[in-house]
Amino acid sequence: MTDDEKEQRNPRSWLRPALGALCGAVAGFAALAFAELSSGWVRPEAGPVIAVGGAAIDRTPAAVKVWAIRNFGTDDKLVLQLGILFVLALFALILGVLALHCPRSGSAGVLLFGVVGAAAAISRPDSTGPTDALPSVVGAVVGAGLLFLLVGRLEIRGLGEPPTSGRRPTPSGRGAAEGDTSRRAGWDRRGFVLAASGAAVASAGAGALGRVLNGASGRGAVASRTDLVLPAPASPAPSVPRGAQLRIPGVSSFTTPNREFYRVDTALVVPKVDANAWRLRIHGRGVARPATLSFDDLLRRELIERDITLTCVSNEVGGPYVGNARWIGVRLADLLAECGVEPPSAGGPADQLVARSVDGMTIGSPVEDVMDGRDALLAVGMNGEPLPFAHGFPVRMVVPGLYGYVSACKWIEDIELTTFDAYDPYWVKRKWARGAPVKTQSRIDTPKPFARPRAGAVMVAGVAWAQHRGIDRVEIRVDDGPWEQARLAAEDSRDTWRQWSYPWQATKGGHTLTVRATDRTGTVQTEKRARTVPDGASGRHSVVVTVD
Ligand SMILES: Nc1nc2c(c(=O)[nH]1)N[C@H]1C(S)=C(S)[C@@H](COP(=O)(O)O)O[C@H]1N2
Ligand SMILES: [Mo]
Repeated sequence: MTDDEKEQRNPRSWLRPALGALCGAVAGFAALAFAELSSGWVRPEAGPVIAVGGAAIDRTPAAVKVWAIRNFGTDDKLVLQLGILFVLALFALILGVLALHCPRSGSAGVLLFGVVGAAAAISRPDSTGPTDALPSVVGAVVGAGLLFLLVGRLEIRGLGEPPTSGRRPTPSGRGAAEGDTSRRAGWDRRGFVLAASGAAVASAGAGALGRVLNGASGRGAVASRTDLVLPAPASPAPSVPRGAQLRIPGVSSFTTPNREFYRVDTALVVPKVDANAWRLRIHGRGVARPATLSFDDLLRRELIERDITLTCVSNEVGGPYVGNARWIGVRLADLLAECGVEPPSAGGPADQLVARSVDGMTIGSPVEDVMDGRDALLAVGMNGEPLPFAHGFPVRMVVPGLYGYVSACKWIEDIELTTFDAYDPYWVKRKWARGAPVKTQSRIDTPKPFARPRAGAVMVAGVAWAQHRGIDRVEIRVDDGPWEQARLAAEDSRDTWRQWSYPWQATKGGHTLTVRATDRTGTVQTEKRARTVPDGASGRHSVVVTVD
């Protein structure tokens, strides 16, 4: 039989699978929409895409995380969610086609996805219990039922078989749904179109309502932030020295505005915590007087304001995950001392402070560092406003000199004193180091890689950081030439980054500019390259330019 003959016998061989796939797509859309609706009643984080995404993040090997952060940056979460939706869409289409042959298996397949979503939701560290399974279960049941119903509409008469008499069904013609002959000839097209479009419209409505409900669930939190007026700090930060900010185009601003501040966390949905309901518990080993504090309790304490540069351990040499902000908060060491905590050097039994967030993140810091006199903060304010939700509202930790993953717990709600031997927090379970002081680093902000400056005076400038040690010197090397002193901008504090500049007499041709910093302990930024895992990247930043 030739293809032509086949085509004649089976004039619409593609239509049936296409309609099956359409059933799958509608059922999949309905499943997600009704899951969204029910997550509006439970909590946004319990929705299947968020739950599976979160569970995937928890289980992603460190190397893949680093890769994702490097390639997608702060969009990594968006990419992950789009990836999940893509996979779901693909399976919806496949299950739709499968359902043509066996409607029960198609529906069972949809239910299986529901089980995966439910399991992911319950397994998340921030799960509030079995109700978190509800969105996935509701979505799957709606999707499975709908798929069964829709493919049923296609089964009146095998489509694709030649009509026994009368007109053939056509996908666009009117004949098919009319009268006996067309019914025998094909399928209940009118019924199918009505059911499919009705389901799609109802799902869109359910999804939209779910969105609204999910938005409303954060309303109390939003109001608590909007209404918040931070008290003036008892110990304000000294004003930034005039010379700390160079007037050189292209150099990072000394204070990073909140909306430009890098964001690194595992939260697919930014937790919205109502400050009025927020509590912080301090307990554990050697805590003679455990305490539970409200947000007001914190605000009634003496607030201090400090400029502190925060760095992520995932920052590559020359990378963007470093920012400097003016934080307001309470001194964590004082609070701990009031609870009876003593650092190991004074005989305290706990050497690790584990901070736990509302989304189940755990971050472990050395008690010794937190209590050694540095400005370790429970921060409530960032650059003159309450913490943005994405940066930890209402309260987060900030400890100068330590990478964020071992110090900067956002949305904090619990502090437990323990030991490094007894407990590994989230990132340590995933191959990152237990202790991670920030490595001395420097970055060339201008010229940009592959820039084409004109020969003559070219200003090279950037930032260097060695939090809590301070930057003592920055040097620049052109190609394989000698190290030349860069000019340092005024220092704000040893907990902040420091700008530098180097007036370069650029000659024509290709050149490599390399920077290195020396901190106040005399340590020169190593040229030894290290990956970000396990305790931060090392090596020197270079930029290649072509001088015209
Ligand atoms: N709850 C929570 N806190 C967290 C994280 C997180 O994933 N969850 N990530 C940490 C990491 S790795 C860093 S570098 C800093 C980043 O803080 P930022 O997003 O405000 O810049 O937050 C830290 N605090
Ligand atoms: Mo980080």
